[in-house]
Amino acid sequence: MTPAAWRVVDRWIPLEEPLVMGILNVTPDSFSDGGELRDVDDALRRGEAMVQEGAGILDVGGESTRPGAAEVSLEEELRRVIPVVEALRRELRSPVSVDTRKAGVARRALEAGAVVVNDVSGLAFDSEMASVVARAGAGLVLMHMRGTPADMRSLARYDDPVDEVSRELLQAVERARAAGVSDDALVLDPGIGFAKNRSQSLYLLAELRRLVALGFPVMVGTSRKSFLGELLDRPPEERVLGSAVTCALAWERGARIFRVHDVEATVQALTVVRAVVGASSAGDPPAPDGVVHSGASSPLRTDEDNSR
Ligand code: PMM
Repeated sequence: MTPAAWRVVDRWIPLEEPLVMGILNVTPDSFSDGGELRDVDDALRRGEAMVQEGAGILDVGGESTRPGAAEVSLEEELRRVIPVVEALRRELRSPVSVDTRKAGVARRALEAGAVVVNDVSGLAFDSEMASVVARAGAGLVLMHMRGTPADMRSLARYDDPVDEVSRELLQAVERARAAGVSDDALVLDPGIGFAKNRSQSLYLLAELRRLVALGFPVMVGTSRKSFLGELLDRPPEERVLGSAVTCALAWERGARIFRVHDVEATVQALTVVRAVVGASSAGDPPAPDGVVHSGASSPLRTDEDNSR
């Protein structure tokens, strides 16, 4: 059973409803939205818009992890990330996550008010990371990948991707536990597109229930990724619909956290899938008069919709 909430520093984030994580990449070269956010004000405005659209948490990243990307220095990553975390904390109420593999960046971001560390290396990159997270009592996303963004493509070989990703994520869980991170702070992420080709990414999404069965909340990051580009033959900014569909399917399979660029489309897709799933979960047919007595309501619904 997926835990009902996620402990991050001094609060619990409920997970009965989907948690949409808005992506704020402050990098000059991220593959899908690279270079769009030029300064702190841009990032703040985008963050505000995402919260308006329904994001429950914002994920700030200063290092591109696209295949083949080179590493960014600690100083450069701090320069990109910390002012944005500070501004978000000052201006917005929503929780902030920092997407980094470096303990030095995580430490400074947590001091600046971030409450979650999203480590795409699953604690494999920096041996200090787990203790930094444990000391702060922060939430920790353990994402699966192999190698580094520079060499991960050559490591996409699996007999069964779900078995191997599960096993390797549980090794990351052990690294976290050994440093004193408690289980209720952990979230697992299969790392779609990280050391996975298109068919492996699709298989992991299709079989997501097996990851959910490990008992930790599961997050997915499919947004605008290249497996969608290959399927649809569209550039990143035209993969919004495909991304939203994958989030809906992942919710149905038990995922609870969705890391996305396009918050509104994702919220719409999740609202519809929850209404459909919810319509049968009570086991009863709808009321004879057709009136909806319960079920998911959408933050996007307007009065006008009731007339149809
Ligand atoms: N993907 C990217 C970066 N960080 N973090 C998690 N937990 N899961 C992901 O799938 C993930 C991530 C790469 O995508 P981007 O360059 O569009 O941010």
